[in-house]
Amino acid sequence: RSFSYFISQCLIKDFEARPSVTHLLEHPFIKQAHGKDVALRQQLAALIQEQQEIGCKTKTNFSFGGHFTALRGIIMSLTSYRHERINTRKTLIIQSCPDDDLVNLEFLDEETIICHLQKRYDELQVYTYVGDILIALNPFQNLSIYSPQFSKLYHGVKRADNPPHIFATADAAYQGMVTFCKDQCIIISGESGAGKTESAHLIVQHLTFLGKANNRSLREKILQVNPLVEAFGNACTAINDNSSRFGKYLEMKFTPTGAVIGAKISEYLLEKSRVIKQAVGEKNFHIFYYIYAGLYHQNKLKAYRLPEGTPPRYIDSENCKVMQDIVSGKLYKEQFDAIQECFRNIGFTEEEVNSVYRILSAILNTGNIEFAAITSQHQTDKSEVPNSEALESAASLLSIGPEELQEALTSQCVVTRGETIIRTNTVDKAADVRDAMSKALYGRLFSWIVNRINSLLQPDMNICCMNVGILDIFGFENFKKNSFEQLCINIANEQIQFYFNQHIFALEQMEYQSEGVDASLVEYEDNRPILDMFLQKPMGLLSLLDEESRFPQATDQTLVDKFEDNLRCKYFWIPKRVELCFGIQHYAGKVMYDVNGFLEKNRDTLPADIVVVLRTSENKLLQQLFSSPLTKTVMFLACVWPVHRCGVFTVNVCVQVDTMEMMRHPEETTNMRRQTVASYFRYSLMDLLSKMVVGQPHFVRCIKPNDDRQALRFCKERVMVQLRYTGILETVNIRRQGYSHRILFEEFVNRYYYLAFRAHQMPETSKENAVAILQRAKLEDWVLGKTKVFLKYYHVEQLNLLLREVIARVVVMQAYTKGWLG
Ligand code: AD9
Ligand code: MG
Repeated sequence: RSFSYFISQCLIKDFEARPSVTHLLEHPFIKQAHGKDVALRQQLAALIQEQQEIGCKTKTNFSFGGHFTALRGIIMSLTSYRHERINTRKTLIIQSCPDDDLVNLEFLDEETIICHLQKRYDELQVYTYVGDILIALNPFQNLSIYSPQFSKLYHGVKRADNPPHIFATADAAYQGMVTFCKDQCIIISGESGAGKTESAHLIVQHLTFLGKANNRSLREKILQVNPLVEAFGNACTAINDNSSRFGKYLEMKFTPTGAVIGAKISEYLLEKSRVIKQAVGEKNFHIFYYIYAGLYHQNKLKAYRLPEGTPPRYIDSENCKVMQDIVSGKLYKEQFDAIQECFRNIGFTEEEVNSVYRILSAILNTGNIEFAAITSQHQTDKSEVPNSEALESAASLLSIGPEELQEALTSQCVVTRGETIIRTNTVDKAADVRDAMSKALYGRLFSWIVNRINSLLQPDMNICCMNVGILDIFGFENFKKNSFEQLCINIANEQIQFYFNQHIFALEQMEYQSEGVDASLVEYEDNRPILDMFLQKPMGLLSLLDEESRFPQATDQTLVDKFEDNLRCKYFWIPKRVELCFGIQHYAGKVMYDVNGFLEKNRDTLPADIVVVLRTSENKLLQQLFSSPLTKTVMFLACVWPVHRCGVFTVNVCVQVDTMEMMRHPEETTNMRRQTVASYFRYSLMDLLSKMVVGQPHFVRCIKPNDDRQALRFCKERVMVQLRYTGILETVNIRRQGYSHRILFEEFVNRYYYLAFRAHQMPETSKENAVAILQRAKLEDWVLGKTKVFLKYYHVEQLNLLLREVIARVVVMQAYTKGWLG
């Protein structure tokens, strides 16, 4: 970008910050206008006045070339921008009002809040603020508030200028990053189906708009990351047709000046068990249907050795009329085409995409392998594959020998006292090995796709970059039958709730006390005891589960007994008259867990024989998946847990661990102290937290207004429950009474000294100078602690806006004095 472009931007910013600014008109160059340019000058003056009247913000790109033609350009831009803005406001009835923020309500009780939200929802105002936190009610219908016009409205403006919007949260994070060169993190929470994933998409959409990269293809690539990853990681559940079955932390990378330059995804705990079995009425991961339908319509099922008459068993669950949908519906086919487009645009090679399809088809064929018992004189527990078609198809797609595959499925090598013995598998055991192989193939393929996307979207290593991270995990779940997967999902949600509580309540209140600030304390529901019960070592639920998983003789019943003997707290109970079951009082409600299969799911074993066979593959991708342990380079908090327990949530001990061992996929190791899903899960949570705590958090609380996914249906009771367990009432209280930003005097003066001192003055970073800045900025209601300034949530926005204005003015003045604009 040219320097003149930069200056013109500054001029406009200055212009915007002080609508009454006349220095542009006073500029000798414009003053000396003659001929028809006089009319232009008058037009400019009129515009300035109008701007003042409508409080219009100007954000236009143009080139200031130092001629009247350029000025004409400015005027045209201003005029069209003004029209656009007025029209947008008129047509969309965009008006911000005090009602936008629950903190402004006169009466603060549940009933008032709920009525207020209902009134807004009825008027299709789905977003509401609680101070700096955004509440997002799921509209369950497409709204016209995400168009480019809206993107322009939510660009570097004050929160109060526009009604609450998810774009405003993205904008706040973006502005925070650019202004203070600090990483940001947007944490989206809510129960399953509340709208987290949709919100995450909208945030990415707006951040790509804000971080205007010159490179258009990069923007498109970034926008296609979510659809691609979600095709592999999302599925239809009883609650949500597009339910996330993995946790996702997407980091968007920007240059210090705010241009988007790349992205990185971290995935957490994919629900692999869905590949082999789905609950009644639920489906497998979307990609299986897309690929089967896509290949069906392209007449390529044969090429991928997929059965043509009935769909493969893994996607033919009883309640889904899969074949009918595939043959008659266009949807799956269109989605398959869209996914192919995503692969291509992001930069996967044809060969890679073909390998992905081959592995997916191999998994579908693997699911069709059946076993029958062979009873001979010596052996009664041997199995074989009576119909080898599926086996041969799977082996061929995986480029391995069918005999070797059969051998690995139906027997296993065991080394005892230095001797290798071959043990045969029963039919059930062989089926378990088959399913374990399918899960391992899918899990590793998913991780590979994520890693590949990361390498394709990695910014240039030499560019220093900053991040805005967006967290979208699987929401809290409570089905009729809840298993190990729901337990992990719900623990992750407990952790996110804990993080929210720490940020909003605990840290703030601790600081009042230590800094001697007199502010009333707000009572809130602390979920730490529940998390303690899950994560404590050695007597927490996950540790007990791990311990039991190490005993070969253990059963699900012995596991329940162990829980009953050791977990003594009010959040856990074993119901009478129901076998193999336990209940947990989560922050978001009671959940009954069915323990059947817990141990096996936690062990998640993949026999070494299968790994050995898969490593012989001639398929390059498969070799890559199994040749070395799949590792993630992670930094993790060595003592997140003890740190939590002290009540201080900071990254103070960050250790590079032996990632090969710690983050190895559970199925990888073979010894008795092998990694279990529970311990892998624990490390994943730590990894996630370590990423979150380094950024400045922004919270989005998604709320589901009804369970029937109906538009315009506001079920008071359901909303009330969610408001209660997310602590919204308490949040309103603390945002109203409290001081959400606490900044050390030194940091405060360094950040804002431009507001009260001259650029070259370098004032002392003292309490007195902090006060001078606050007074100069004309802020009210702040207080001083022993070492920090305590600010209300809206102060920071006011200060930042003032700072941007002042900096813009300084740049313009410098430009004048240096004669760049003369
Ligand atoms: V889960 O925990 O992954 O099971 P989410 O992610 O919270 O869940 P999701 O974003 O998938 O829920 O939203 C569920 C459905 O609500 C979507 O498929 C949309 O049909 C609907 N939805 C959510 N947000 C919006 C929105 N802003 N506009 C329109 C929406 N529809
Ligand atoms: Mg989701």
